Amino acid sequence: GKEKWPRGEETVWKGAMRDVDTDVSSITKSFVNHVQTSLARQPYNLDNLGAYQASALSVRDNLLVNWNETSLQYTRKAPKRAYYLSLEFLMGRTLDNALLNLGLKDKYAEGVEKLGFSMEDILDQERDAALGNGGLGRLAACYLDSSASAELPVWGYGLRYKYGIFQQLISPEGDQLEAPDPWLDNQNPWELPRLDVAYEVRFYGQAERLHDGTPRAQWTGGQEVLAVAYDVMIPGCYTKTTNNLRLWESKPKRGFDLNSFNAGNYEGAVESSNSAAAITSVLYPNDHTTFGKELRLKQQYFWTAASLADILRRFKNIGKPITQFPDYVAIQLNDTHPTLAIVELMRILLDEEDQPWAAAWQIVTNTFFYTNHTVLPEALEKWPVPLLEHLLPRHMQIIYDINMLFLQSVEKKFPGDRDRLGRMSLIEEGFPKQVRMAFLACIGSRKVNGVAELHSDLVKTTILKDFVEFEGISKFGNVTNGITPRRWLDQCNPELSALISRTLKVDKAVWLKDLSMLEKLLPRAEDKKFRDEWAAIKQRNKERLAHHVQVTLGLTINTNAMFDVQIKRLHEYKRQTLNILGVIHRYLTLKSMSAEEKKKVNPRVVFFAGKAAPAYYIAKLTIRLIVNVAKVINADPDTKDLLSLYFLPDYSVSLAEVLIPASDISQHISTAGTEASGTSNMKFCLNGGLLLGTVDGANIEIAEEVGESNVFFFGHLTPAVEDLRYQHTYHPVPIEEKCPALAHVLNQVSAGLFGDAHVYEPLLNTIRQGDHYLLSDDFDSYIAALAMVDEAYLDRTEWVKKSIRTSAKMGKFSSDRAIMEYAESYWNVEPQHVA
Ligand code: NBX
Repeated sequence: GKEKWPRGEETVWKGAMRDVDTDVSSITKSFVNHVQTSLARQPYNLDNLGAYQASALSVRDNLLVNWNETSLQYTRKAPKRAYYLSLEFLMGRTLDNALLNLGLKDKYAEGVEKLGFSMEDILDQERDAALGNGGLGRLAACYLDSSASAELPVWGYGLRYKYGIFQQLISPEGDQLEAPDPWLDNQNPWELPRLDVAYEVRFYGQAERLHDGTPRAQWTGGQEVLAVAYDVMIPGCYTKTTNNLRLWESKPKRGFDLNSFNAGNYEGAVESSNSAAAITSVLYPNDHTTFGKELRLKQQYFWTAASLADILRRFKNIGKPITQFPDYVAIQLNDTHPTLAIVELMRILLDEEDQPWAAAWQIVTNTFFYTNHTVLPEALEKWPVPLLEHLLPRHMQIIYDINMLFLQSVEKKFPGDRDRLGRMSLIEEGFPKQVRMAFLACIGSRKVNGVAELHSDLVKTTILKDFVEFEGISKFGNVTNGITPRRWLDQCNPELSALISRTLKVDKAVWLKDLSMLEKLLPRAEDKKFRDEWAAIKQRNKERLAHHVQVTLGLTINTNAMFDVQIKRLHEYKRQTLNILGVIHRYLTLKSMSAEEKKKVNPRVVFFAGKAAPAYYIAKLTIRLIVNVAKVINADPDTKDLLSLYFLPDYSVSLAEVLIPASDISQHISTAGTEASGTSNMKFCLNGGLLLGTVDGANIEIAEEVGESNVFFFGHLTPAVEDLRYQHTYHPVPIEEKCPALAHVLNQVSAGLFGDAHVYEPLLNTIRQGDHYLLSDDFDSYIAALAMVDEAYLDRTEWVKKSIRTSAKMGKFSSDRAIMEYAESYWNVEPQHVA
């Protein structure tokens, strides 16, 4: 129906409203306007940073127009919405992505050029938003891009860390040093502080059951802090839909405690304000380990409580009864980090909404969805009961109640099976007792999924096996991860994107949103002209990377070599150690070759990048070994034209955008069954890089799509792993006997070929003793696979064909496909077109 204009004259309002820019002159006008007013600067001394800020503010104005219209539409139509709760959003830079999604990049480039700037230089001024560790955080960012692009009403909720993932420095000795990442120091034009959107969050205190015939309790006392919203605009690709990522910042409820202040306790007064601010001060830099730190638990509760309060308030504005909550709200839990949301919603429903237990549990278990990202036992979150009892006394009561009722129902289905009850209890016995968060997330959710076929099968047959038997298989599914082709092709590889558009004879607006169209490139693998263009673009991307390394690190890279890349967090299960030992093996082999033999060898440049958790000793030693091997190899005149090695410091989304398009081959070589999915594997293949990997995670599905003849697989398969580990423990065979080639490499390191003879022993010993990640079992087939890569690269025509075929078959791995699976098969959320 026709709405009444709130105040004043509608025509005056509407006539004065900003619209999205469409022409170069309105863009330059807006740019100059921001220079004059928002930045209060003179055109005469405007530098690139100032030009970036003016561009960003002007692009932000455009985004806000769309963002407002999208919000209005959602409020008016009140469709079911989904919320993606993630402690990490690894967004990277925003300006380029926003310009491309708005379809305004060319016009802005023209505009800033007229004002005397270059778009490339401006884009390069932006700092990454690095509020994440790795794949899990980057996946969340890709899913936001795809949600907005598919016009889905999906919001993200996270924390506004003052410091993102640490900056990595490498000392001359090869040690990783960590420096803080004060990413907000230069002002962040992409966020809107919402000082009016704030919630109080309680910690500690007392919980008392009411014993009035209801399950209610009262939670009082303790510490209260304030959660304040900061909104980040998420533009869809070629659509008005612009969604929201809401990040919470903690601050003290009152500036500081006046009573203590007046009593002369200045320090105590300031301390209470400091401890509130501390909650969102820093991203925890550990992946795949849990540390049981109280501040981390505080972060988790602070964030889930604020997000739920916000979601509930929005739901209440619709005016529906609380029992209909799951008809309007779906909440996706990105790993177990937000599991407390399940308990918090129970608390609100019981204690504040006065719902009976069964009704409350019904609402909760129809609202939440849980995605698991790992089956590594050491990575499964557990929280000590005493810590929970202290910090969140009411929540601990509710967890006990959930557990009691749950175990009663298990007992009913499997009478007398005490073992099973012990295995399935939310509380793990021990000193202290611990709450198993994955089990809580599982029983509190409507559905549970893994992130690739193999991984989802492992979830069902290992860590949640008992739960499959109890709850039925249909609750457990798979959504294979995906990546956004906007950032990971169009943005990072503009030349390839342009070639694809020319070849398909469609605007990129079409194929970027229907990535399976890439299949139409397949026949072009037989077209020499197309192959030459394809190969020339790869070559230019290699030169772009070399230029970047030259400028940032002062190193000169041989762009006639094959570029071999492994970039990811440092972890034993990802086996960067296997790669560096393989490099050493290649080096020793080259050293033993005659000049004649060397002529047949193709030069290779090996790149590593990735951060190690600051307390992960073995991972840091691996970095040190890589750096020191690089020193020796790169300086050896016998071999340096044929093999060189670089560890690029401070891996980031932006660095990935330069590395990935330049890769000929990339390595994804985890011990079978340990890498849940991997997502950079998809990015490399989309950009025409070939894959060298184990039969693990999404590598398997990539091979299914592109055909086994186009990937290089090696190593033992998942079913063999358990048995091999058993052999290592109970029937160990000396490495000299089992794998002489590997033994030789290890001995050379031990002998000090790369300096520091003793330093690497703890790292080498992980292989010599126990070898949990099976390097000695896979080394020979790894070396054989590397040789196959070399051989394949000699036939460059065939290689380029493989490259084209690989890229052409990557449609499945668009995050658009993945997000539609979540929307349709999990959340029941539908696109909302904003006209
Ligand atoms: O999630 C990663 C998996 O290792 C990848 O296989 C997968 O592709 C990706 C997306 O599904 N997991 C990951 O990145 N985990 C973390 O970063 C992490 C961070 C904090 C933490 C535990 C894990 N406490």
